[in-house]
Amino acid sequence: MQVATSAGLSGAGTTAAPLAVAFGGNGSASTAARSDHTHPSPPGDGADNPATSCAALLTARPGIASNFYWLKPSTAAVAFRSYCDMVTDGGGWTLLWSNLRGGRGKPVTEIPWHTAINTLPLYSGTPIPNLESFTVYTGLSHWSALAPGKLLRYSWANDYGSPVDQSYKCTFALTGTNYTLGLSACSQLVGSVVPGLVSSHNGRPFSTYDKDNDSDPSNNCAAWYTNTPFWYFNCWSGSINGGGEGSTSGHQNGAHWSGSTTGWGTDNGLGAGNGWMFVK
Ligand SMILES: [Ca+2]
Repeated sequence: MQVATSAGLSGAGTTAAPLAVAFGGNGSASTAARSDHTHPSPPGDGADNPATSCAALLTARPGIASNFYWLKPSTAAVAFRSYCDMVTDGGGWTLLWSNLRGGRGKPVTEIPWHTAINTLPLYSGTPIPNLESFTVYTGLSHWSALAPGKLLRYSWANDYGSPVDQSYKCTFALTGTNYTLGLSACSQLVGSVVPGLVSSHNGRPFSTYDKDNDSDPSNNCAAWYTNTPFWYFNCWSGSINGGGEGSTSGHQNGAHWSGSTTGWGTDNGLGAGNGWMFVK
């Protein structure tokens, strides 16, 4: 049986019909016929036909709705699901990192360097098309491949149920072995407050609790904020992690837009709110 199957598969011009015959008689003929890839999922709808990015997916399927889709950039060995914002600022945005006001169990908490760089999307909460229902973190080694337009957007709301108060996009690059953040050609999409990501963290290398690249010679910033990674200096203004998991630093747990105040989010871009980082 194995010899016959091998011969059938290797023959030039083999079609689904003889393949089904080769597997016939053991009850698996219909299964073989269905797995011959003549009817793949629409791009992005299944692991068998992933898109390389949300931007590429929108090009392939214009007008497609915002949702979770299957992606597989060149940097990933397997396909995974990410949320695609197909509406804001022309659509095609892949959500890579988010944090929510007062949330617990963030996917970035306690992750070491090798995870922070290499992981496929890690989720906490319920990954449904409601950006207030989950948080996500995607390893930095995948960001550039998911951003054919080399664009990064950070959007922020001061509380659940509130519209986005501030949003900013820039051309970005992550360079060198420390994934140093480079932002240029920025523009404000919503609000009027420049994010600390640009004013304070541009040009900073990435740090994790086990790889201290921050500019504070006497402290490990990542360790101070419950082992959360970021492009720390000494230590942050507008970190998406805020005070980390337990707020023991005095800063609340949530995404900060600008500054490092200890309060909850307000509509002037201060305090701990909800934040989302996308690339396109
Ligand atoms: Ca340090």
